[in-house]
Amino acid sequence: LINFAQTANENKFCDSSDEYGENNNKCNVQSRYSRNRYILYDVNPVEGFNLRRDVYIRTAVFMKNLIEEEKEFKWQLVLPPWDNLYHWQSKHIGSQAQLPWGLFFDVKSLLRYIPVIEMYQFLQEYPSEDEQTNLDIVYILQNDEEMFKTGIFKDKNEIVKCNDKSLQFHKVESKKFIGYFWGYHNITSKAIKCVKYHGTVSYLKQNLKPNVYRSVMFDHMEIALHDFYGTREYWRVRRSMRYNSELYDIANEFRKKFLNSTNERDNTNRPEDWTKEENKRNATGGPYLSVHLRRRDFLIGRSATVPTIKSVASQLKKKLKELQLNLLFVATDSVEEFNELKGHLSGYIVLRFVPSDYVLNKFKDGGVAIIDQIICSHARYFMGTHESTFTFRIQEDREILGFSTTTTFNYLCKDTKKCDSNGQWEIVW
Ligand code: GFB
Repeated sequence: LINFAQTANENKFCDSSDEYGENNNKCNVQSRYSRNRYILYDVNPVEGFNLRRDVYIRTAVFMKNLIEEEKEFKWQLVLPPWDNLYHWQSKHIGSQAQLPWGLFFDVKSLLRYIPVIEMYQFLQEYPSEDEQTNLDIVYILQNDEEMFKTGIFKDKNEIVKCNDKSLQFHKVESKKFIGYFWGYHNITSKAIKCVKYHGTVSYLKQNLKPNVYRSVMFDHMEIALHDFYGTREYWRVRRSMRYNSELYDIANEFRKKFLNSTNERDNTNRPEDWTKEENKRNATGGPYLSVHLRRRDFLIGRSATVPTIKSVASQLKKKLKELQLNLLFVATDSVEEFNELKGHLSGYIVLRFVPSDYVLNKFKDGGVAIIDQIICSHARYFMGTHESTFTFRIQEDREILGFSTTTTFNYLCKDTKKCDSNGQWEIVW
């Protein structure tokens, strides 16, 4: 009966009043029938895949604490679909829009940390009207430019007037705003509020008002910082982010076929369930050196630390000799420079992963990038690109697999002094 009442009354949940939905405190009493509360978020469109994975970690820790503190409600995090990321430029492989998390990650593993649902599931279970899903509120987080000018940073969570004409949300009628919403035309919001925000993610709790709102979206979630970076909770979420098992299968087949590398031989076996993993540092890795060679926009944006291909070749040669290896695996975003590098490394076997049409069509650029990361993470020794979040995620995977840190936190560099300052983010169990 309660379930029935819940469905019948859900659409009447909350009322928002003025232009941006402020003074939004009038709630229908019948809302108490439903305990379901949904948190949604999106990230600045220009941000890449691997920073977005970090934003998920912040949000997941936030959710975990919320679930423990606010037991009255049933909280769920709606996984923001991966939508046409700037770096995903492969053509002729169909759409790279609105991709579900399950394509890249093992959602069962995510669920062992917090309750998550894919967007398509949310759209099915959240009450809609005329096939339109109207969220209760969107908070658009914005940096406080004044703090960046003065250099004085203080926690801030302040509702401000949305007077930025470039905002992608527009009112179409009372209690209905349209916006990009991950490319879904059937999602709107009853209210939009702009928030000048500076602080860690837990500070967002005060915006949730679960007695008022049932679905709350945060736009520009990357603005909210980690409560604590690199803690045990950080690593628990990170460990829950296992990849889609087919991506491991593809990477493992490549390792076995071309790199003489298997989990049994390399001491990189893991339990099926990440919560059963234990602290270890005995992984040896396959008999190859792996490198993440980040080029393209890094050649401009990070020119102070990105070396020439000739210098990369000489750094790698030196390391291969030292490790007495003749196999090199290269993950890179530049096929041209891979070929150039190969030209400098005669006498060595230099490989990269080239996806089949099936793999590229099914898993897209994001899946191919993960396969590259898996292969890099299983090497005897890894060298990354300074300040690339793509490299950071490989280093984390190696920490989880149990490699010694000396084989992981190494960088290609133009000027070694600058690259040494990157730090070692060791796993915490
Ligand atoms: O992941 P990401 O944010 O790392 O962006 P950075 C790089 C993207 O380029 C990846 C592709 O998500 C991939 O799509 N890519 C890079 C690669 N390296 C490889 C590789 O080795 N193999 C494959 N298959 N794909 C940030 C950017 O990049 O750097 C920001 O996200 C900005 O937009 C900043 O440009 C400077 O942290 O390396």
